[in-house]
Amino acid sequence: AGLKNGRIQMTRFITSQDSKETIQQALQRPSQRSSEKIMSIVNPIIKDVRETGDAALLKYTHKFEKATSLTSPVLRAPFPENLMQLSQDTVEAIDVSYENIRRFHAAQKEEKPLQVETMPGVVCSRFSRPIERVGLYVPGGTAVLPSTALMLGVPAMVAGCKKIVLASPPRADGTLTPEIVYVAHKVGAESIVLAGGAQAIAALAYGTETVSKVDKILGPGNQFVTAAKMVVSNDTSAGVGIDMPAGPSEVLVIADSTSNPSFVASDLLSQAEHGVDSQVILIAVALKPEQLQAIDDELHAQATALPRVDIVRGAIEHSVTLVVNTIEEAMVYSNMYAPEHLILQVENAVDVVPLVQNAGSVFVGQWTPESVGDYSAGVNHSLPTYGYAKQYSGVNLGSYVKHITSSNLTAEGLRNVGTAVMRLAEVEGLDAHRNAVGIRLAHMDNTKV
Ligand code: HSO
Ligand code: ZN
Repeated sequence: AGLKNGRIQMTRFITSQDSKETIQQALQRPSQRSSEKIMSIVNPIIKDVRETGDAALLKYTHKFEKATSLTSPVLRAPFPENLMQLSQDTVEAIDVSYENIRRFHAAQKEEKPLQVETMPGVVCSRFSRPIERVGLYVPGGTAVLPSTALMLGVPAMVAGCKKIVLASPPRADGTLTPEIVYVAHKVGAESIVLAGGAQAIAALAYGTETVSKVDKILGPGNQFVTAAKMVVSNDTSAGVGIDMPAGPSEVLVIADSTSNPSFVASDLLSQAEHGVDSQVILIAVALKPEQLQAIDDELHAQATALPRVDIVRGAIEHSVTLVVNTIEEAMVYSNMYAPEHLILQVENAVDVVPLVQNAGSVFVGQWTPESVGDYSAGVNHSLPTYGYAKQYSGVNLGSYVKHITSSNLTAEGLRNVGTAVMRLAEVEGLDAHRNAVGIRLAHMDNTKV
């Protein structure tokens, strides 16, 4: 699949001809390396960082990042000006994106605490508080991702997290890209941990001599990062939460006969260039053979002109086109796949949005490429992958706050609800619970409250 006669082409399936099993198989995510294997690599690294702190952290950074000149794993704010030298147009691009992301996430703030009087004299409230210390992982790898620093850092700042710690693998010369340092500065980060992989996650989870321990770790990463996040979040002695499981990035584009083949191809490729393990799906709604051909031709032509053509080729190898008859049918498959990104390049795309049940983020209409959401529109690009859009939300303001509830009863309130409490305590055989109410009710009777 993927490379017919050297052409960069997605494998095509037709729902009216191929069996249900074949289609379901086609929509499987490419399988990940077995988790035991990953765990056997990740566990010793975590243990090492936990036990010997900075020394282990530096050792792994020297080994994996080849940054052998690095002598301290942490860069602390205020960050030196010379580490964030950027061209004016880069500064402007970051500033515009920052402001849009800030506005959209600020709008997610809850206006005031929720309060409900469930019975006369029984008042229940819910209010939120920012998570105090957050660790934001910005992956390295084949691309530098200052946009991920924005997507994780801006909502943390908006939420009012007291301590924001970024972590990102340094380049071989021991430095970070100036864009990431500039974003860290803009969001008010306390420090940047110059490390990647499981070792960075362990440092954030347990803290080291120089790395600040955090309460929650957010951000995407490779399989080692994801496995490490799972491990530390399961360790009660670490006392750390995580955002969500992460897999390779993916997009599902739905196109109909009104869509522009070159737009469609460009959207598929913008996701395919992320990594060889990325997956892109095209669902073509009642397209004529020549329209399908036009998309294939565009895909090949645009792909071969990309500097990252080799990565694209790898991704397209496990990517598919699904030919369906109606938009409703397209949405059934899309919801089944639960894509991280869903692009609707169809007539009256707005009317299709109500049919979306599972997706991380939706891009509506032909003028909304995924790229705008990846960088600058204001929506977050840290999204559930690998089908987790069925039960997880993408990163949002809520990812940085927790809710606290409170109840406040008057004497009348306790009289009103007390009978139910005492009966249920009896059912559970928990007499102390019943007494906590009974003693008060008796007291009221004695003192005529
Ligand atoms: N599409 C990626 C995010 C990203 N794109 C970063 C460009 N830079 C995963 O949602
Ligand atoms: Zn992207």
